[in-house]
Amino acid sequence: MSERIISWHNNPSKPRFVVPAGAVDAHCHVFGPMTQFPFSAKAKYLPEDATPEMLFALRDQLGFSRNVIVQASCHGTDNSATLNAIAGSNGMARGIAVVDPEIGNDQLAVLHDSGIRGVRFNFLKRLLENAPKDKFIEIAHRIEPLAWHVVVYFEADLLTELRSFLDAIPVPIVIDHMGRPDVIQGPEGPDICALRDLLDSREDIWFKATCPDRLDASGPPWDDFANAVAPLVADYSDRCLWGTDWPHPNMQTAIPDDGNLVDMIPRIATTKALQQKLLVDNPMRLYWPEEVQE
Ligand code: 0GY
Repeated sequence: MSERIISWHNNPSKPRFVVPAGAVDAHCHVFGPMTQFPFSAKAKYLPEDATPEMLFALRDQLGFSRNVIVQASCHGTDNSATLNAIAGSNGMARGIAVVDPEIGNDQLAVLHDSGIRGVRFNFLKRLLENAPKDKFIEIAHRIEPLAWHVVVYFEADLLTELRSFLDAIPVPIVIDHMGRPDVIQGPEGPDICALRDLLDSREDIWFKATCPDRLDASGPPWDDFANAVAPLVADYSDRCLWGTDWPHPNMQTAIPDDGNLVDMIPRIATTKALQQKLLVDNPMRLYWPEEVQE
């Protein structure tokens, strides 16, 4: 692994779709800067620096107000780069950490004070060799007093095997990229049906209606993605989140124009009311609950 990857569009367009005031990009990452925050020795890809300044400039260009920064696998369990970005956001970013199972409760409390609101469990073998379910369940119990949630990243063919693990998680669960369903199967295909079955099993399971670029090989305007995902957003409108996924880790071909990703939003959240929930009300409830008036 020698080449550092640039996985993002170098000149994203200004979207035509105007997001509601206070919109949250609830899935994005930062990389490095490497000289300050070196990548993990176990990283499966080596990206160029994608700095907080770049992320916040994109946020402004796309018309968003806040970010939820998810610790990327290339930084392992050292959350310093994510925390550095949150610290530089003037309170407009919060984060999801990846933690070593041996982390102390005092360190979890420090992460909370630094803006972390959950931990991510990643089951993608191409990103991480080890996903110890028993340790993850222990962590899930230990974050309960902090009112955190877990973010789980898996591919659709793993869902059946993961069901008992997910059932045992005592805190809310957020599913990255809807568990990567095959969107070509359509809104009633087996992958979306299995996801609906999971969502129906508990009211505290959320999903990110994200990554047409990863899930729909037909490319923009990502019709199969829109077709499969719009009914989910309508039916589970209080539990969906949206994010750019910038800087699109690992994408080396079909790198999306972030402006096009934003222009996709009205095709999956087809009314102003749904857009308000997807982009503002839902992420605020999950990440900035103290600012939400019930
Ligand atoms: C994503 C997706 C990917 C990568 C990571 O942490 C990561 O490295 O999440 C991927 O390669 O599918 O959500 O960023």
